[in-house]
Amino acid sequence: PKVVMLGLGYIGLPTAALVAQNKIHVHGVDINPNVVETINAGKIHIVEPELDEAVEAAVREGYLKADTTPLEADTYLIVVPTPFKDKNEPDISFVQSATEAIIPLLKEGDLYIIESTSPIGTTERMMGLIFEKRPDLKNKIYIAYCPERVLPGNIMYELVNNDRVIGGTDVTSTNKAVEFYTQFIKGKLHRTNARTAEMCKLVENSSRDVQIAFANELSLICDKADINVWELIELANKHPRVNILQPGCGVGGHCIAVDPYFIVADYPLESKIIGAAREINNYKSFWCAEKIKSTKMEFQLKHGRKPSIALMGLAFKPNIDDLRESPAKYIVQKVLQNSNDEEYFIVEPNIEDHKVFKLTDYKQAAQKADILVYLVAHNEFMTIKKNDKKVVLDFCGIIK
Ligand code: SAJ
Repeated sequence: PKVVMLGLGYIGLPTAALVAQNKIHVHGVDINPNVVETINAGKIHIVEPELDEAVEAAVREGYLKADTTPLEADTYLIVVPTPFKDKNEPDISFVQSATEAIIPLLKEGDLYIIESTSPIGTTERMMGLIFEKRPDLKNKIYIAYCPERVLPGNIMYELVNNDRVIGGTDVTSTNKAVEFYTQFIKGKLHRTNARTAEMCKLVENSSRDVQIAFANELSLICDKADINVWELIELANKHPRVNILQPGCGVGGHCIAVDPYFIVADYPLESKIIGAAREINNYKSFWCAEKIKSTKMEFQLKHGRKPSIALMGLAFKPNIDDLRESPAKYIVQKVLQNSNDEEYFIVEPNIEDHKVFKLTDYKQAAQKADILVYLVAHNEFMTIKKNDKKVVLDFCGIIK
């Protein structure tokens, strides 16, 4: 193979398929043998539009093969997860073990690229590790960091068309990595150094987190001040230089709710806004759960009976089926824990069956429940007719 892709998850597999589409032989590596087997059968283990056809064709034409161990190649891409160790410490052990697996295979002229979201300095650390074990390769291989920035749900398009930031450990490494990505990326390729590229990825997601925190903070203030936050934001955004994002029931997913901690963990004294944004966005989910509780009690006092409650949405954002780090799921769990024999309808139109939650059709739930709680702004919910007899908690701007 020409390219070894270490990690065949949400980013690694689409990238492997894209490279293979360009008739470059890719050897994909994953520690999970089930994943390897699925891919070699031309199938996929994740939900992503257009990925199934791309993988099927790449495997059928012989450009993509998966395995649990790497082979010798010219280019190695590290696309493995970087989770948390304890709550706030990034864990780069997968990056490290993937790197260790390929060190014996490296030869003069090879290109080594990390794409995994990583704390600042990770690329230099991995370079140190490589040269410690292979001093013969000093100044003889190319090392770079190039973060992905694709939006789940639109990966196959964004992978090709988004601009990329590419930072080598030296200028020749940067140039070599740019040469590699030029083969299959249409977006602009921006050159920098490895540390800046690492920080750039973290900053992109932190910036979005901070902006959402601002909107969530406004929603808390507006709730007390008796102002409609959706109307307020719409009006403020009429200013030519103001662009406030939308409040919601918290921030989820495995990127925006995670990456800012990579900065906070290393620079706790300096990253005040970044840390506060995380707290505000987490607090917003807690606040929503409390609001449901108090609304429930008010209903009971007023009507002398327990209300039935529809919890609308489980996914971490609109129109997807992904529940990872989902604030809506957290809120539903919290509400069910505090339950006092009320009747609940749990709704997630993008999932047919769930192992833990018994799901109800959204129309039925909206019709039957006394209290409607909108957690995620799924398109389906926009079609539900307003009914003045129902109590509505709109955390995501369905009725505004
Ligand atoms: N959200 C709000 N209000 C908004 C926008 C979003 O509450 O106005 C919430 C969503 O409901 C969700 C969370 O924020 O819970 C994150 O959703 P998202 O659509 O902003 O982002 P992700 O996590 O799907 O993907 C992000 C993207 N990063 C940026 O937009 C800066 C994507 O480009 C990255 O590639 C991805 O993270 C990643 O892998 O890092």
